[in-house]
Amino acid sequence: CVTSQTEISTTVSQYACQRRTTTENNNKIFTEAFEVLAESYEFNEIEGPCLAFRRAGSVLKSLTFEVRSLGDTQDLPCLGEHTKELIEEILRYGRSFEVEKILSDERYQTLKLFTSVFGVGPKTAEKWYRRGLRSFSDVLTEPSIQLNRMQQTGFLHYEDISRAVSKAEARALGNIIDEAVHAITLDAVISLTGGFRRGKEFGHDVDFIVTTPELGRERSLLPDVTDRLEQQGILLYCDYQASTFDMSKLPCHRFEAMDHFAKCFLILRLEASKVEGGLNSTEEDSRGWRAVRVDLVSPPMDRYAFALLGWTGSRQFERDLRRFARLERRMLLDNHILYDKTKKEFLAATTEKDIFAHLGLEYIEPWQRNA
Ligand code: 8DG
Ligand code: MN
Ligand code: MN
Repeated sequence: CVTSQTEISTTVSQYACQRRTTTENNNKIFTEAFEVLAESYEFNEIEGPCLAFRRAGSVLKSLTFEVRSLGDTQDLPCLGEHTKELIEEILRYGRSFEVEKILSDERYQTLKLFTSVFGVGPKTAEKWYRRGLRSFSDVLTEPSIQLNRMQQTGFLHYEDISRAVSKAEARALGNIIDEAVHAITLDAVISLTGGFRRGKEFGHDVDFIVTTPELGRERSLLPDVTDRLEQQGILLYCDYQASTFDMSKLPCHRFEAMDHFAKCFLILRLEASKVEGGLNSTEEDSRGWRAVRVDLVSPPMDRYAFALLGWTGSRQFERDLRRFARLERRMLLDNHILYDKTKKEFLAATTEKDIFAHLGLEYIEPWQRNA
């Protein structure tokens, strides 16, 4: 029998950029299980299945209904054998034994713990694990380990940085950055991006685009901003990467995870008094401040729309935008440009809507990009 749910699911696209995904996830029980598997594959550098589980999770996140039987998933894209087995297991037992086995695995637990430190990626975590280290105190008391400045800061502010950033905290940081950029140049432009632009209640950091309409001026903006934050005594850590952006070297045909704009990865000291309703802390915190991760990126104004689209995420949404552009339109999309390989020309855009229109995609609002 054809249910209304099946009718809805026949219209689900394999591309996240053709789905509307809000922060409301009706299938958490499945998507959280998929994420554990994806992570476990990631730790073992098995890329295919890792991506497959992320894609499957993303499809389930977009559903406006809760999956209650395997039949509910029959017309959905991106669900393979393994994912269906997992769904079936969870439907039957309310949990997955495969997932539980991973969660109790020592290697998984240790890599998960180590990569939760700011500045520690899967490679470093793996190295430490192979040396027999299993806990933070193992790492911190091992004489042969030299932590870099990022990792030292990561351990120093571990508790604060691990605690989620609230919307109120993101707003307070927005005020601080807004004040700083406008003190430097009156025509500064600042936009909230990343997860908070997608309407998330909590984030692991706060992401902003800051720039100025004066082309070229953006190159010195971030150093000026961080100098000012330093003078204010709220700059706890700053990893500044100068712009390597060069329009004449584009389009770039090989895949690059990072863009070439000037950016900085910061840790700021946020005073409780600046946050409406106070800091997001569980127990009474006598310090009256917390450390927070903030990312700033500064593209030239004529690249603004591409940077905004790229930094708004989610990562899965971005991946599928690029994949859609390449496979369905013979176009190259990244944080800098949209290039039509057939016409051999760059497509101009001043807004995100322009980019969706060039791609022949219906516009998806930021809060619908939580793929
Ligand atoms: P969260 O912080 O709330 O946990 O989620 P998020 O805001 O979606 O994640 P994010 O890690 O802050 O990344 C936001 C977007 O920025 C994401 O779509 C990827 C994008 N991004 C780039 N380039 C770079 C880069 O060089 N570093 C980082 N960290 N993110 C980048 O496009
Ligand atoms: Mn973020
Ligand atoms: Mn970020």
